[in-house]
Order: sequence, then structure tokens, then C-alpha cells
Amino acid sequence: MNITKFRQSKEVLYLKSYTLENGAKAFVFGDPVETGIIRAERTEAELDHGLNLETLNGHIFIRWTMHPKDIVYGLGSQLGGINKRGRVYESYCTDDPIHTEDKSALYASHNFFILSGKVKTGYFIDFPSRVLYDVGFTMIDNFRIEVFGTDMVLYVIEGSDEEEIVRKFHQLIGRSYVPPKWGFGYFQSRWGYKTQEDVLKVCETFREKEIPLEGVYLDLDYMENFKDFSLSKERFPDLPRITMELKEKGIYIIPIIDAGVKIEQGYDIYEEGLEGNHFVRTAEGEPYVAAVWPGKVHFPDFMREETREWFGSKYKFLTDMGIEGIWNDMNEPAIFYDESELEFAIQASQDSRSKNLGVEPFFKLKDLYKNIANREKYYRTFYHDYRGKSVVNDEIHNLYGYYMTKSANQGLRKLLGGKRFVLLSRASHIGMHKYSGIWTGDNASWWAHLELNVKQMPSINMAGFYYVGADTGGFGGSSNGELLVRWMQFSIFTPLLRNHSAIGNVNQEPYVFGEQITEYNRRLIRARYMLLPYLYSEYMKAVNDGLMMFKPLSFECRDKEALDSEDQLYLGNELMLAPVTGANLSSRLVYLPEEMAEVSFSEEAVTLKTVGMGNRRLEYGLSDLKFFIRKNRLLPYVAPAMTTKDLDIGTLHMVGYVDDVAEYILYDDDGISCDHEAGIHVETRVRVTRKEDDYHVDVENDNPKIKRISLNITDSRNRSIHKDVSLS
Ligand code: MIG
Repeated sequence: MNITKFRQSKEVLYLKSYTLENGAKAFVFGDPVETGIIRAERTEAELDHGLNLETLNGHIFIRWTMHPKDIVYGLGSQLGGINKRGRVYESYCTDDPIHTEDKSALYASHNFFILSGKVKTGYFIDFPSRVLYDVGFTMIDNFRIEVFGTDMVLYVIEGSDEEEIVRKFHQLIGRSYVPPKWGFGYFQSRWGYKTQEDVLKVCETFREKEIPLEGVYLDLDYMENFKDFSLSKERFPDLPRITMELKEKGIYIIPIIDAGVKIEQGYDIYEEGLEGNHFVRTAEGEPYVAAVWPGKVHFPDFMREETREWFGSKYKFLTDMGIEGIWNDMNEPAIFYDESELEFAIQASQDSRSKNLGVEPFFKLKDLYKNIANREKYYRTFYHDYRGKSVVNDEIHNLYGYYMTKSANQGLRKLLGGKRFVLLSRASHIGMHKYSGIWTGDNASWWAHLELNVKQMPSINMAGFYYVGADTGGFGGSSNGELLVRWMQFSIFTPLLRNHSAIGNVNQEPYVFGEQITEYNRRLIRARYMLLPYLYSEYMKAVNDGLMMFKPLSFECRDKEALDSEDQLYLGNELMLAPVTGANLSSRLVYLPEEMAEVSFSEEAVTLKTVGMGNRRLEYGLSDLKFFIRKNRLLPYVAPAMTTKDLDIGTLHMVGYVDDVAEYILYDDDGISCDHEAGIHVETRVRVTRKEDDYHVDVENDNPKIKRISLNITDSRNRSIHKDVSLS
């Protein structure tokens, strides 16, 4: 095989610059890999990027000196804060299940950030391999980026504020993935639901305890020997029937698919893959062998269109059973070991036999095994067929999970006849946002990871991903009732709401920590369904207009407290969330950038209490669900239901804190078809105007499902007025 390389490693970079349709600027360095992420019309123009930029040893460096007050936002699904300063981050998709302080690379490469100071500028580095960000870690005022190559496109987006920059960026990268409405329900997951009986038992228990349940994720357990598109005859013999029966009840089954295909004679996917030349290859042209869950595997070459089509069509095995949701895992791709490295470690062990190893050689030997997973060198030993050239994985590494998920999206779209589906991917790159959502990977049942979840949401939205959530309750380690309830108090607002945990931990379903915790969780999950029309509406507005669903306070308010705020978020234009993220707390400090109303939300009562701006202490117990509503805004909600199928929006309740005028437009659509792509939807516009001691209500409604609007309005003197408007 003739191996040509994209990277020409020229030290001298030549540069062309362009202006794009929406005013953004593009600077092309060298001969970049065509990633196809941004397709905007562009016009060549003489432009200056105004950056301190140089190439050295085949890498590009960009540097800023930051003012102490400058804030860096973005970088998507990473560790660290909303303000990314003070850390190192790496864009190089990797499977690292231990998300501790010292880590710099996770599953995602989201190379979009905003440098916000006196001027605010957004940057997108369109480059598919490693990028390193030292955001004032080594030197407190130095922001240094190292791009591991000399060929890239740098997009520079200016705007008057962060949101405008985000909106312009989202215009360039295109509209995000939209799941079906049922994707906004509550999902239970667990690695270790070993049999179909386990799964059925979980579904039954949810019903018994009157906890809403929209679906169960199936982990590796359902497969036969970890083979993609296979079923364990022993443990899940009746999955097709069960899937259909559960779906009748509004409960969806969402199985996992891994990137690696097991090497096994007679296994159809393996044999077709070989025959169709679908696997990535070594320099010698042999299919590359790595080891993951199935043992030895080959990786499909998702960079090839034929392979994407082939693999995408294989989901038929699952859709034929009635399955309408998939999660793609291990697609960084994760590699437990590769044969040569294992061989090397074994040889080294044998060589050390009966040698009296000193401490140093012992550590060396131990590390040969300990660090055998996901080694950098693995990604330099296999090749893709990308746009007609053979390209080593390392050079386009960050596109692998993206293209696997594109393959799944296109396959499912065909197989389900244009019906929407739930699709999640673990690895991601900007561009993939068009094809699926993501979860934040293997977090742990730690308070710090609940806190991290809060901080990640706005950065992930900036990167174009909206269908997002963390493993609620924590994936690694054992969870507990208090942590789960606190996590739920936050997660019920995230579009993806999934409780998931690793094999070997204690169970963490909402009902396993005793009666009281069960009751709190039940109330919270039911509240999720009450808020679902609002969450869906805000989701669709964010996707359609390129807005942020979750926003840092500092995007709107420049007070010192807001600029420093790392644990409060705006949700849509109406709400401010201030979750409790620590143990043993019954209250927390909250900063109110403006006067708002504190909402205490439950099935029995939704009450509002106005609170003035400034620092306040919020009483927030385990049995509560609390958040804030902004002044002159309305929040719609409905009665709870056990599944989205049963959600009745006939009576739309609205609470609001209104002194003058408030308006809310509730977006809705069929929740199933892709008609929304053509803009097809219905709206309910409710406008409340203060008239002395009363309110005037205007409703324009083209949603036939809504029959009545029941309003509960509070004013700044905490007087509350109830109004019913029937629509017919
Ligand atoms: O090596 O499928 O992030 O959600 O439960 C672990 C087993 C593989 C990693 C995923 C996790 C999933 C687990 N997977």
C-alpha cells in the first residue's frame, strides 16, 4: 500500500485568509486536512489575525498575555471550571476513566473557546489531531496553545458579547442533533444488568414505586462475547419480544455498540469487514489488531464512506427488534493493549525472572502493564483511508468517534425511515454535534464530579452539543442516597437524564437507598416530567437559534460575583439554577445578579418568593427542588406522568414573577419526525401584562393539545394572583 501523508511538515507556513458569510474570519495555515466541519461561503481577503503565532519544530504555537481579569470560556467537555484559566487541557480523545485533578485529556476534542476581556473573541481551531492548551497554568498570565502540526484552519469570531460569538460559531458549524421527545425522559442504566430478568425487574420496580421511567440502557451484558450486533442467547434470549412489550408501555431499550469488532471466524461482522476492506490497517497493509472487551479486535475505518455505510446498515440487527436508541462507546478508539506491547511486557517479565530486581527495574516492569492501555504509539501504527489517502490515525485521531457516530446516525436515519432516535457517543469532536448527543464519560460517585457536571454544561453547549448529561449518581465507585438526590436535583434539568454506574459498585437506582431517599428521587423525577415541555422548548430554541441552553452568569452580568461564579447557571432565559453540590448541607450561598423569585417546586405546590439582588443564603434540603425565576418571566409546566407518552399538556400551568410584562413562547412539535428540520412546529405564546392590581393575559396558541392555561403570578410584593384561560 502506498502511504502518503497529509502532514507536509514544512516549517514555513503559508497563509491565506478569508472572510466568511457571517463576518467570521478564517486563516488557513499550510495544507490542512479537510474536516468538512465548516462549509460556509468564504471570500479571500487580506486579513491580519493579530496573534502572536509561530511555528517551531513542526508545531504551531499561539500565545496571549492575559490581563488578570480576562476569562477563557469553552473547550467543551473538559475538566476544570467555567473559567478555564489555571489548567492544562488537551484535545486528544482518550479513554481515561479516572477524572482527577491532574488529568488533561478526556474523550472529547472541542477546540472552541472565547477569550473574554475588554474585547471578546472566539477561536475555533479546525485541526483533527492533538492540541494542547496551557491556560495560565505554567505562567499565570500566559495562555499558550500548541497545535501538533503546521496545517490548520483558525477561525476568529468577533462579537459584542459571548452569546453573540457562540451564535455566530453555531451558524458556521450547523444545527445540532435533535433527539425524539422521549429522549428527555428518565433513563436507568447499569453496566451489570446481567440478564433480561434483571432488566425486567428494574422496569417493574420503577412502576411499583411510581417512579417515571422512559427507558433502560443495555451495556455490554446483552451481547454474546462482546460482539457488536449480537445477542446473548443465554442471558437475553427474548430481547426482541421484551423490547416491543416494553415499548408498548413507553419504555425504550437502548443498547451499547463498541468500536472494536471481534476477530472470530464465522462472525458475520468480522467476515464482512475483512471482505469489504473495512478495517484500519498497519503500515504493512494488514488489518490492525488491538485488544478491547471482545479480546482481539479490528477497528472499522469510519473515515471511509463505504465503511460508514456498511457499519451504519448493521444497526438493522437492533432496529429490527424495535430499538430506537443507541450509545456508541470506546470510540476514541480505546485500546486496552496491542499485541506488540503485551509481548514486550511479557518478554521483559520473563527476562527479569530470578533476577533480584531492584526497586527501579521493578517499577519499570510494573508500569509496562499499568500503562499499557491507550498508548500514544498505538495511534501511530494504524492507518485510515481518508479522502483517498492513507493517513495514520494520529493525524486525524479526533475524527474517529465523530465518524463512527456519523455512520450510526446515517444508518439509523435510513433504518428508522426518518423517525428520530436517541444517539449518544462517548468520543466527540466539534462537527459530531450534528449527529448525536454525548455523555460526559466515566465520572465517579464523587461530590467533585457533581460540581464538575454543573461547570461542564455551558462549555459543552458552546461546542454545539445540547443533548448532554453526566452519569447521574456517578459511574465509578459506589454512590449513596445523599449524593444521588443532590445529583438528581441538578440532572433533572439536563436534556440527557441518565443514572448509570459501573459493574461491581453498589446498585444506585433511585429506589435502593431506603424509603426516604426513594421518595425524594420519585418527586424529583416526577418534577422532571412536569418541566419537560419547558425543557424541550428551551432545547429546541437553543438548537434552532444557536443559543446556549445553559449559560454562565457572567455571560449576562459583569458583577464581580457573577464573573467569579462557577456553580450557578442560567437555564434558558427564565431560570437560574443554584444546585447544592456538597455533602451535609441544608443551605448554600447564592448570588442574585438581579431581583428574582425563589421557586419551590413540587407536585403539591409551586411557590414563589421574591428575593432581592445580592448574596443570599438559600435553604435547600434533600426533600426540596429549588431554583430561581427571573423577573418578568414565565415558566410553563404540566402534571407529571410515568412516561412522555402519557404526558398530558391539556392544562398548561404557568408560574411567573411579573411586575410589568412577561411573555413566554412554548415551542412544541410532534417529537418524533424530522419535520422540525423544515421548521414545522407549533407555538403557544402567553403574555401577561400588569394592569394596576390585576393582570391582563393574552394567548396565541396553535398547539391543539393545549386546552387551558392556568396562571399563577406573583409580584414583587409577593401578592399572588391566579388566572385560568380556557382555549377553544
Ligand atoms: O471499559 O461498557 O464509558 O459507560 O458502562 C469500559 C462498559 C467500557 C465505558 C463507558 C461506560 C460503560 C463501560 N464502558
